[in-house]
Amino acid sequence: MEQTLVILKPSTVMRGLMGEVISRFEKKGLIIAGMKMIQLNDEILAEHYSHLVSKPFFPMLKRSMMESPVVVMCVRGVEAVSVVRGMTGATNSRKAEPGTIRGDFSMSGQQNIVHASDSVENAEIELNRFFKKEEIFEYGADNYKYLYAEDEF
Ligand code: IDP
Ligand code: MG
Repeated sequence: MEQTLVILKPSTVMRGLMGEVISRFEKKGLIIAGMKMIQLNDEILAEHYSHLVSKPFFPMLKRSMMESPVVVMCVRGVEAVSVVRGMTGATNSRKAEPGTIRGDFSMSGQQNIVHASDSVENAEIELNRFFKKEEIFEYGADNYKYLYAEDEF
């Protein structure tokens, strides 16, 4: 089973969309294995968005990510990394397909509702960045037989 990091950005928290977005992951059959509200700061954002620090929009992105607390989630499932990326949609919400989270809930390229890890390798790094080991829970395995075929998990 894979695990991936999802962040409900300030655009979700401030617009009262947390429940809607969390509900999508639950309805899909993904397990919310960890979840907490935190306040991001300069240091952790420079690390988390290290691939973007040289971009002209980086200061604006950082400010937007600190406007309110965010919710960080560990989401678990078979191929969870690519499944959650697919549910998230394109970075620019105006180009994201209807039916995706960004496509349905946002008009912005920056204020785009969620972060989702983009590879299995990055998911592990990002989960370690935001969660202690004891904040990620093993539960729900009894349900797997209703979520997957016997040979899928
Ligand atoms: P992703 O979130 O779809 O993985 P990344 O390229 O990793 O996209 O960018 C991280 C975040 O930085 C985006 O979700 C978005 O909030 C912001 N971002 C990316 N490109 C732009 C841009 O051109 N202008 C403003 N913000 C951007
Ligand atoms: Mg990214």
